[in-house]
Amino acid sequence: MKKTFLLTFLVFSLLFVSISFAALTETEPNDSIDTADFIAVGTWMSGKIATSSDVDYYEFRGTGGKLSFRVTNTVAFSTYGLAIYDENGNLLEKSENDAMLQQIDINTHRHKYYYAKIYPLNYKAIGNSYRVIL
Ligand SMILES: [Ca+2]
Repeated sequence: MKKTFLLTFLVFSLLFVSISFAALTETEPNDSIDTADFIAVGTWMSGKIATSSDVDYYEFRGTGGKLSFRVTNTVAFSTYGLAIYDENGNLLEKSENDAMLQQIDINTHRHKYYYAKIYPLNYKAIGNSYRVIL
């Protein structure tokens, strides 16, 4: 009886751990503001630039405070550009450093929507995955 309980507990613990660490992944098509993937504050998602013309948009909601949007590579030397737009499609800021991590800090308005665009900066970025963190 005790063993069964312990085994059940272990199985549920493992299930919980695997669910907690399950990555949220982008869903194509997401090549425009209208088809952007929603990302919640405090989460990360993974995506992939499939071709040289592929771009990925993420949508997030302003909190009234400062938010940091980051994109990081998963493969050495692949670099991604990051651009942030407001809900009218106006470019607010972009980051194109030759670095594994790009970060833009945005002072957000509460209830307004913002969009982050990820695009490849070099050939290493094409066909490889990246992660975005908000
Ligand atoms: Ca895309």
